[in-house]
Amino acid sequence: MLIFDMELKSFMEEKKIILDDYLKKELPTDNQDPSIIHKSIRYSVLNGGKRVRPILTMMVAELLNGDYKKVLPAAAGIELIHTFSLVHDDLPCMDNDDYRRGKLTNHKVFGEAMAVLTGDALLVMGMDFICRNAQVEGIRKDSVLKVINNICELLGTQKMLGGQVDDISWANNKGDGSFVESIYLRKTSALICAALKTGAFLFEATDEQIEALNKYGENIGLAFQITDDLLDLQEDNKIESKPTYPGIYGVQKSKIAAQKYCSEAKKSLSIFGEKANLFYEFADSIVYRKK
Ligand code: GRG
Repeated sequence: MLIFDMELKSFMEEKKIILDDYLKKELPTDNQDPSIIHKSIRYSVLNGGKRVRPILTMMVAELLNGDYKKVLPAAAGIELIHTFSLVHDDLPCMDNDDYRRGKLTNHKVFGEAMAVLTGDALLVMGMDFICRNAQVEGIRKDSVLKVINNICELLGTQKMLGGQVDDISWANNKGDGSFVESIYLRKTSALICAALKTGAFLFEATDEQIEALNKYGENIGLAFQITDDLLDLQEDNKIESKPTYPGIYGVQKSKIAAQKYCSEAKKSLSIFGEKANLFYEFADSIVYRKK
């Protein structure tokens, strides 16, 4: 099994470069006052993330015969919101991590207060970037409103934020499999679904297509998070104190579960047939990824 199909690999590399260039150009420069916050924002955004979520938004645009360039502002906004969640997740009061993407975490370089403010700024800026998509020719303003509405819902206390609440308040407790799955659906799948549905709303997908993409997002989110846990375990060689899939089910069963969610994800896009080939390859690449 190939880790990455060549078509997917070149698609992802090309779109990552385009997105990175857009972010470099559109983010406030380092020397703009107050310069410390802009340095901090650029440090955390422009540091080699895989750009999975915005690339998915662009993939949906193409799936619906749209021009991916027309979703760039919203796709970039979603990456900023993702980065906000990582900066806050790394804080000492949350996961207390020293490294992110192979570099020192934001609070290790800029201090805790600045890291909190950087996260706040990224969330606000992310929403602003999404609003900017209303200026793009051919994109309906009410579609952008649907995107904003959906993002607010998927970030809220019933979804991503709520998932993080249960994730941190269950530290040192056992928890069972279905509870862990519900945390993963909220803290990881929700933003992936938001990225997919952003492309779908902007290119006026049907309800059936939106539902199919949402199912795909839920399943790849589960496969993604379980694989993340397995990679963490490989690196640290210790089971985390909080409930995780490998902690509850062991490595072998977790690998099987990640593969099951990956094939569920692929099945959910059957209405698109071969047009969704990149999405099928993307699902496989999640389970076989090495970082
Ligand atoms: C949503 C309002 C609101 C608050 C956020 C801090 C927080 C609450 C949530 C954190 C959730 C979190 C960190 C989930 C983990 C998601 C995940 C698998 C991250 C890793 O994603 P990758 O591998 O990372 O795409 P890169 O570095 O490539 O971007």
